[in-house]
Amino acid sequence: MPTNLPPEAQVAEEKYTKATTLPEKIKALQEFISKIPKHKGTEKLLSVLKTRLAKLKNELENSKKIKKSSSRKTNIPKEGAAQIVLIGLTNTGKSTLLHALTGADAKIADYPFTTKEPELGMLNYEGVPIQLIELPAIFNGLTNSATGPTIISIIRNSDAIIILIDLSENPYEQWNTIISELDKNSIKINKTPPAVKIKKTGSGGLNFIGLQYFKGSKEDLIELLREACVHNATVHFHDYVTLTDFSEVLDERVVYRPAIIVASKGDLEGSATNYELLKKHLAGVAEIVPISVNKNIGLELLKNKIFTALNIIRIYTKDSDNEVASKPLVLKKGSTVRDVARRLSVKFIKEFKYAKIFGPSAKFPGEKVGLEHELADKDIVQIFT
Ligand SMILES: Nc1nc2c(ncn2[C@@H]2O[C@H](COP(=O)(O)OP(=O)(O)OP(=O)(O)O)[C@@H](O)[C@H]2O)c(=O)[nH]1
Ligand SMILES: [Mg+2]
Repeated sequence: MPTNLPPEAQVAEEKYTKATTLPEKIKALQEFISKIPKHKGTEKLLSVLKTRLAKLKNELENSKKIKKSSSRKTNIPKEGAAQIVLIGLTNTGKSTLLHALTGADAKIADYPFTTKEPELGMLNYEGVPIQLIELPAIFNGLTNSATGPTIISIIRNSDAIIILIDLSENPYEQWNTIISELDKNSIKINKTPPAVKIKKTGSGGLNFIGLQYFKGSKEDLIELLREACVHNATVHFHDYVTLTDFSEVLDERVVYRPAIIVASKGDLEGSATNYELLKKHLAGVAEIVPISVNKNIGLELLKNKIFTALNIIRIYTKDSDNEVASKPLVLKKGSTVRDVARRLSVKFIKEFKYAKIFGPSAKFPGEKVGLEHELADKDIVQIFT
């Protein structure tokens, strides 16, 4: 440990060393981490401590799970092509937006914390059903509140997050509160997962592939792995990865989710100023979709952004009578003709001759392609066997 830590960090460290129970240790370690100044010289120490913290939290979580293995179910069954949660502070217009997008009847009122349970709705985007869930409002300290674990668990389980910021209130406070609660729960938004895969092996020690992409020393890397009790593994770097990124990968609690930032109530006084402030604050971090449900502004654009964030494509099949299906197959971006064939029946793969493509991925209507042809949104595919 570096000796140049400030006195309050040294006190915190001692407290951490003396802690005995798991919750005590976690609290003390969090305190210790918060007291360490953040700069190049402490980067490595911080990442080692954060990994240790993640491990302790994991242990605590597991012990809780064992204690109440029959605890209440917190996740909401997924329906449609994806599940998206709508979060924000109270009165930001979540129920209003849910109603506008899906027709769901959530209670709308100008007093705080109107929505007490998750409210469900289904958005139909050009034939693709997308499940939207309004969650009870986020507030400072949500994580440690009675309802926190349920709300957080639903957010973690979702496919994407819509964050509502009310433009008639201070946008920084809202943003900071939400991000802090997400951070506490290792939910990272709009971040590409670090380009490294760790494959644990039974024996053989540690093997590194693409180590030139790691922006740190091999010793630090090995230390982090040892801290996380990874002794036998193949670690494959595909692109540049920092030490902090790497400690994030070792933290099994971390989840990465796409997020859409929606600025609501654009019709109210002061909203233009707050919008500019928010835009400046989030420059380079996230794009913002400004809306006003009252004036019906921005909702079509928002639906479009929701669809784009999900990274899915719609494929319409054409049968042997040249009938185009009215409902699309929903597939991941990057899917090929093989994925379509697999969805339809194994017979289409076994007896596949070629497919004809009509739509954006075809060079010309009716282009003949093979199983590996990559499809685009709104393609029409006809398979010949
Ligand atoms: N002017 C204006 N008011 C809006 C808009 N959207 C929502 N509101 C008002 O804001 C208030 C709160 O709306 P809700 O939709 O209940 O907000 P919420 O985020 O669901 O609130 P909680 O469930 O209590 O957390 C209501 O009085 C709405 O009429 C809008 O676009 N413009
Ligand atoms: Mg509500």
